[in-house]
Formats: sequence, C-alpha cells, structure tokens
Amino acid sequence: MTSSQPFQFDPQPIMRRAIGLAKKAQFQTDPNPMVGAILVDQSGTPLAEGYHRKAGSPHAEVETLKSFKKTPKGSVLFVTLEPCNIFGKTPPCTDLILDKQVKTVIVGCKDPNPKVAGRGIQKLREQGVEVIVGVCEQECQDMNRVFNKHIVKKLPYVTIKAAMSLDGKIAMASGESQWITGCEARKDGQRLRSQHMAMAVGNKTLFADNPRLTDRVSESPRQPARVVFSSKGNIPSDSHFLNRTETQRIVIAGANIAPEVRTQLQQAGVTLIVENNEFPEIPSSLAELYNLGICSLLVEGGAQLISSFINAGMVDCFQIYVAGKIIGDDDAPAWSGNSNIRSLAEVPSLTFEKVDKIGDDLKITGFLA
Ligand code: AOF
Ligand code: ZN
Repeated sequence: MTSSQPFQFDPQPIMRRAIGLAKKAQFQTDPNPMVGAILVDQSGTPLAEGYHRKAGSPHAEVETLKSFKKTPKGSVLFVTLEPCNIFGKTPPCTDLILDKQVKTVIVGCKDPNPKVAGRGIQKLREQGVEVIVGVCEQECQDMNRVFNKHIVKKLPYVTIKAAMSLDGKIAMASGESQWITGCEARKDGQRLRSQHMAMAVGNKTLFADNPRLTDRVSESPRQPARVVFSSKGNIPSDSHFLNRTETQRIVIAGANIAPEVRTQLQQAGVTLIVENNEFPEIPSSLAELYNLGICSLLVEGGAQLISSFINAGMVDCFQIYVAGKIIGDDDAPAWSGNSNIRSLAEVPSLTFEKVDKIGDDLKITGFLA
C-alpha cells in the first residue's frame, strides 16, 4: 500500500466490509466484476455504501454516491476495484467522483480491464484527488478471479470438477460408478454448475451417463449453458441434452461431422461449433465459447476431456472431491489420463488453496501452478 497521509482510522476493516458488500452479488455480475464501495467521513464513520448488482446496473460508486449532491468535506471513498474511466453500459465513475468532490479514494486493487488498467486512478490524481491503492489488495483481486482471467485473456475461466476414490478412480472396472462420493459432496458439486456460465462434458460421458447437466439443488439456480465436446457430433437421440431448455446447448464438433448430423443438431436448436481439425482443440474451442459470451466454464469429465484441458495447460481451478474408498484395480478408469509427459519435473502441479470436509468426503480446491 502506498500512503502519504496517515488516517485517524484503520482502513482495512472498512475495505473488508466493502468486499462483503461486493460478494452480495456473487455469481450475478458476469461478465462484470463484483465491486463494493463505502463512503466514510474524516473519522472513518460510514456515510453511505453500495455494490454493483449486475452487468448493466449502476457501478458500486454510483450506488454509494447517488444521494449526495456534493459529499461532505474531507470524505473518503473506499472501493474494492479501481474506478472506471470508460463508457461501457454505464458512464465513467471517475467523472462522478470528481463531480461529487470526494477528497480521497482508497482502492483495493487496479482494474485489469485493459481499457481501464490504471487510467481511472491516473485521471483522479491528475484532477487533484488523493488516491491510495492496495488496501486488502489480494482479497480484492481474488474475489474476481473469473473477471481477471476473461477480461485479459479473452477466454473463459476454466474449472475442472472431478469426484474420485482415494486412488484417483472414477468407476469400477465394470463401469459401476454410482456413487463413489456421498450425497453431500454430490450436491456441492452440482452447486458449482450454477456458479459457472457454462458446463462441459465429453461425448463418452453423454453416452454412458445421459446426464441432465443442470443444478437441481441450489435454492435459486442459474442453469449453465451446456456444452458437449463431440468430434462426430453424434449425440444419442434419447439424451436429455437434446430436450429444449431456456439455456443454450452447444456442441463442439470436429471438421468431419456428417452433413446429416449437422442438420439434425441445428433442427434440435443446438448451437454448433465446427472446428478446423478432426478432433476439437481446446484453445480454439474456448475462444469460440468466449465469442458466445461464456466467461466461465465448468468441465465435468470424462477423463479424456479433462486430460485434454490439462495437457493444453488451459485449466484455472480444480475442485476435486475425494472419497475415502480404495478401488485398487488397475483396470478401473482414473480421473485423468493420456499425458505424454515422462518426467516428474514436467508434470502439471497444483497449488492447493484449501481442503474442506463435506459429509464423509474431502473437497480440494487448487489452482494450476
Ligand atoms: C467500477 N465499479 O462497480 C464496476 C466496474 O459496461 P459497464 O459500464 O458496466 O462497465 C464494465 C466495466 O467497468 C468492467 O469491465 C470493469 O472494467 C468495470 N467495472 N468498475 O468502477 C464497478 N463493476
Ligand atoms: Zn465504474
């Protein structure tokens, strides 16, 4: 944190409260970030607060400052993300802050959006506003991992979800797989679906399990778009996937998809992405999904699809559920496979963020290091 002026109050608890406000809109602001703001007086007493509720709605600063014609002398605005200086769906927050004559702005972290990226801070400073950057910086950054990725890379944030035995198996050699993890862990896993804009499975999983690919446990689910990676595009005619729903259904197929299959999918209302190669490539498929407005993708399996994502180095987060069961059979399928890497130094490795106990199972959250 860079500060020229000591305050009569500790800024961190106020910023933490602003983070809490921002998180009230968790999973509701896509493609925008979560942002919270609090206006305090010189002694740190709150005067007003607000948060960004959803894309297209007023920004956190607007929600906070709207009732003031001019803010009281010496007021300090806390905001978890750098105020924007751009016209998006809404006008620039920097202009509002100047108009309301805020004396000091305390920013959690810079806006990674290349259109902002420090220019909001610069503009305020040029106009004589004192700006302090970096209070609870890491927490402010971490709450917007999805936004931070997609706005810079122009690709969806990818989470792999897998449920397995302690020895990494996802089924018995016979194919029996229901259920390895318990009911609580399975519910938790289903909630992840509402937390992403889309979810994906491979064709084999569709054939084997005929999954519904919906969240049936959250109180107010946000059903994700459903994506199937299928080189031939041959979706079983009795699959749940072909039932029309409000959410978008997408098939990512290879270049050799038969013309009649193409027509069938289109007639079923499925959005079809046809890749240039025989098998869909992960980077180009993700770029196509981003073009369709998908900022976060949950990949649920099977092992082949998961391996393709890992091998392409295109995974951001892992949510791994581990049951205390040991299947112990070489013929039982593992949760990932097909790697060409032969040296331990080169294997993908995860940084573990946390481990939770859910029912009788473990849930490991990690990031590709
Ligand atoms: C802020 N405060 O509360 C948010 C910001 O289309 P718009 O007008 O909503 O602008 C979206 C961009 O504004 C978004 O990509 C990000 O850079 C910034 N979000 N900025 O000052 C807010 N939500
Ligand atoms: Zn703004």
